[in-house]
Amino acid sequence: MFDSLLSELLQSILEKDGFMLPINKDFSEKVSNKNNACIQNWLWSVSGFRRWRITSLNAGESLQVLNSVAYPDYTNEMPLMGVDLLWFGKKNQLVAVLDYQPLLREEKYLSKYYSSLRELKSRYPQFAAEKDMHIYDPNQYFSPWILFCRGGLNEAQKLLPDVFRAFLDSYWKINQMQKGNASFIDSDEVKRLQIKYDIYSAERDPAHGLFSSYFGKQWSDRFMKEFLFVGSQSMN
Ligand code: BLA
Repeated sequence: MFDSLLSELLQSILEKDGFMLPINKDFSEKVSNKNNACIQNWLWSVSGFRRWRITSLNAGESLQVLNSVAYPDYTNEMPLMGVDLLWFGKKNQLVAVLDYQPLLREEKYLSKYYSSLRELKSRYPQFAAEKDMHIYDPNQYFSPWILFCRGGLNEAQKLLPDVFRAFLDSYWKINQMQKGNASFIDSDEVKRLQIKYDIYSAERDPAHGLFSSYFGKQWSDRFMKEFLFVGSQSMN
């Protein structure tokens, strides 16, 4: 379901002269013996970012996922880019979450980085399901303009591609604008907040059970710590 969005994401990283970094073979591609599922992971080096990870999970009709997080350099206070797209084919259900995940929710930070997301959200009222958030805390590491859709085929095929493109384009623009601009948060604090993000996300991520059922608990524990949320291992 998300192949064209994945290609678009990869293409846009390549246009910014990003290049792929090697990762543990056990993470780059893993096939589930029992459930006919395959997970693929990529790590990119992109100027301005210390880590950009992408995950694609294909469990056929049961579930397809595209997940990505961009972590800016510690000298760059801008929000992280978070995307979590899920398609449950048997039920024709889409869960799509796209956000510029803020390090702070203070007014001055939000007014500096969120005009484009706010505008995008106002154009897509179908992406306003945030009241349905039960696992995560909407006030931590999500913005007031999070794009969140619980929908069906129409939303997945007709709306999501446009939303995704605009969301990505604006994120690159924010990154461009940020260069050479004064910041509110110094790099030690950016580091601390990004690590906190990984610790928080590792605790809450609803995917762990799902990974365990496909690939076993041992692999899933390692995958969470060593690939998805590397900072959660930090002692800070
Ligand atoms: C929800 N994400 C979910 C759910 C699953 C995943 C199974 C629950 C589905 C539901 O609520 O119906 C799955 N998450 C995954 C998978 C990966 C993953 C397979 O990370 C693989 C790497 N989640 C993120 C990021 C964001 C995010 C970066 O990983 C930010 C945009 C958001 N996912 C997010 C939110 C929900 C969700 C807000 C709804 C959960 C809730 O109700 O609080």
